[in-house]
Amino acid sequence: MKKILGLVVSLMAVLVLSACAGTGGGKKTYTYRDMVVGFIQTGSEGGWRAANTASFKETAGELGLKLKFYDAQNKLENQVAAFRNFIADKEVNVIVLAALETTGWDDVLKEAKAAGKTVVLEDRRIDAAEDLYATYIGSDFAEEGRKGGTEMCELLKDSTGKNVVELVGNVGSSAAKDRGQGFRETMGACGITITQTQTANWSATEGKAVMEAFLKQSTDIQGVFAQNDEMGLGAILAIQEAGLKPGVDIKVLTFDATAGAFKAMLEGTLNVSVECNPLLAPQVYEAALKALNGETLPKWVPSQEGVFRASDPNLADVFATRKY
Ligand code: GYE
Repeated sequence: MKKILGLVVSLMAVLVLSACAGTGGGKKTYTYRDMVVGFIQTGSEGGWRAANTASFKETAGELGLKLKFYDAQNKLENQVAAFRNFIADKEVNVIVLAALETTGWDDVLKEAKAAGKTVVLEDRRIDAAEDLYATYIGSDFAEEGRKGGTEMCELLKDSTGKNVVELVGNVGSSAAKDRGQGFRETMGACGITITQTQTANWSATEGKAVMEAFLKQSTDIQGVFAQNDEMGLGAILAIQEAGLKPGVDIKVLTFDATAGAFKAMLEGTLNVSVECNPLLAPQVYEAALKALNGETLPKWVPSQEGVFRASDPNLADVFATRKY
């Protein structure tokens, strides 16, 4: 009886020890295969967004993690509802958010924290306490805006007129706010004035309509500051239909540097596109895995980005290497 008892006790000891060994003293080490990501996208408003979505879907497949993808159709209330659904979803251990607007996130972030979910922000920053999310991976939109102001000054250096009209992204988003603020920080260097400004919600159709309205208001316009490629491409059509030459009579500056922008620069209707990198998934998933394994991360990992100009002699070669 004593022998059997001894045997059972040592057997149990072996079992417990091996269980502990697997988990490094009780703490689980996560791998990508343990990650179930609830991804809340803004919508599908253009080339940049399509590349961003594809980056997350493709990389999830490559890494073997489970992705639950939600398209909020550009409605903030849809994003908040989806966030709560992912908090309630026992399977989900990571929530990734591309926020439509900078405000309105404190409550759901506190609920996610209480539920032990790891939250990573991608693409767009928000105004919330930093301890409510693991990290933000996205562009320095204010710096992009500053670059844009400097580029427009260069484009208008031989022009007596410095009147610029602004096509704004969706109101309330960090991309729209910060690009607008950054551009205004550097436009003063050459005396640029923003004479008309209006949102066109990142869309080519609205960009065209708003530019038509701007031209009806006044043709004393020397530059277009379009906060993304789509709105700029729409403005180019409106300028052409008004019998003017885009890129010549009116200089055009955009942001993203998607394929559509490269084609327009090679045609000479677009002058400059400030790059904004949509291929963020590998960095985001890596950060989420580190956070799941208890690593403390820097609160912001800014993307590395450039500027592309129609005047760049090797533009066609560069275009051939682009992924989006
Ligand atoms: O510039 C625009 C998209 O958040 C950086 O959103 C992104 C912006 C991008 O709709 O094309």
